[in-house]
Amino acid sequence: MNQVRRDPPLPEADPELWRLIEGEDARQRESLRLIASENYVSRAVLQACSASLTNKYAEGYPNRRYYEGMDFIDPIETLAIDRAKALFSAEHANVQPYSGSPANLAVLLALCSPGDTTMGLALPAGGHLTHGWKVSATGIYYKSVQYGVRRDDHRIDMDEVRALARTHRPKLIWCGHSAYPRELDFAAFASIAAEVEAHLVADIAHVAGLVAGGAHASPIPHCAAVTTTTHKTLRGPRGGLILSRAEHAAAIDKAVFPGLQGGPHNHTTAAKAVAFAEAARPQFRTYARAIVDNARALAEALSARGYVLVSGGTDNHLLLVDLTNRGISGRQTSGVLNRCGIELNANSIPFDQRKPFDPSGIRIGTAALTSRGLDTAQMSEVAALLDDAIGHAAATAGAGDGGFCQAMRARVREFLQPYPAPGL
Ligand code: DSN
Repeated sequence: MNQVRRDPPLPEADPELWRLIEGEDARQRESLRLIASENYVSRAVLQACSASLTNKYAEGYPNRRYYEGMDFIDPIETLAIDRAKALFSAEHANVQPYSGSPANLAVLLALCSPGDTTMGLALPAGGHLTHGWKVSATGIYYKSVQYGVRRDDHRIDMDEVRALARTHRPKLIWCGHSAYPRELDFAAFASIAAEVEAHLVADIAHVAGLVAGGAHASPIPHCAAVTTTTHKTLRGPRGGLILSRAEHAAAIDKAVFPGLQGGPHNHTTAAKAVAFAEAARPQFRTYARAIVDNARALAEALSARGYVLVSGGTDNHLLLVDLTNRGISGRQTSGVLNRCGIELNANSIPFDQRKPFDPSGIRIGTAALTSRGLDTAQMSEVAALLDDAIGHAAATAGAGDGGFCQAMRARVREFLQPYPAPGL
């Protein structure tokens, strides 16, 4: 009894915090979650995240550690490494990166020297900060050349990539994105990288689950290294992963530790191992395919309602909607939708005339709703919910009437009721 009193469970130990966590659980259960970088993890992944492994330091790598007590930590990390390698058919895996940004920095540290030239997709065209955008360390400590998308079809212009590569002779070329709705041509990137003797690195943070599930081409055969987060379409814990060719293994491991990080987060490593095993199951292939099918079905349903989609549609899990013809900004829309129980983010569109904090578009992803079991038959209702809420946002100039939003929340809750949120 004394022990229980000294070490009570969270609801008792910190009721104020517990109420907030319960609130977030309910919010995730009751919201239509369309943020393209988010998902629901399984109960098994959540359980691993809260394991006692968080108590342990483990600088180094399995069988080469700086601390004692690795009886279970070493096999756990080895399991995660082996599962990651098998899942993606990679020669080497480092499962220690805290997230995607540190993973990208570690690859730069391993394969480049400060001041070297890199190339990446520009942030306003759908790229990621860490692919050399000027405010990121990757754009401050490395000379960054950015490529874009074509004005007419919003696709990456491989002729531009080749011309820039020939002019600037980068040491490393990134291919990958945060907001690009089309499949990447890894082979075309690889041929450009080979021509200028650059390392090709794919950042598949958004599409890792699609790659693992066979719904998107794999960059592994084409790249020196591949980075990813583990928490988006892959449905793992918040974390990072680097896959690479064997020839870069030592440099990448050294860049992660001791180059950038200290002790790995062992509880997260364990949760990654669980997620990699889940992603290796046949059901995950069905899941990955369903994410893409849902995105296509939603794109068609929104197009039929007059919405303008960047690039005209999608090949992956995300859509970018240009709201210019609706007379409302992305930020005004996302704010009203949030009050209606529909969660997505405002997003710049290519050649946006508005500022990044209040851009012209919204980004919509289908990974989380697919995890709840929604399929293409439900996408017309998702489009209807979006259309009604966006129409209301436009009619109220982003103010959003409280009564309307409350009624929408009830409608969203009722719509989601047959599809339980995994893990919660
Ligand atoms: N913040 C992530 C996203 O939403 O795409 C990328 O790091």
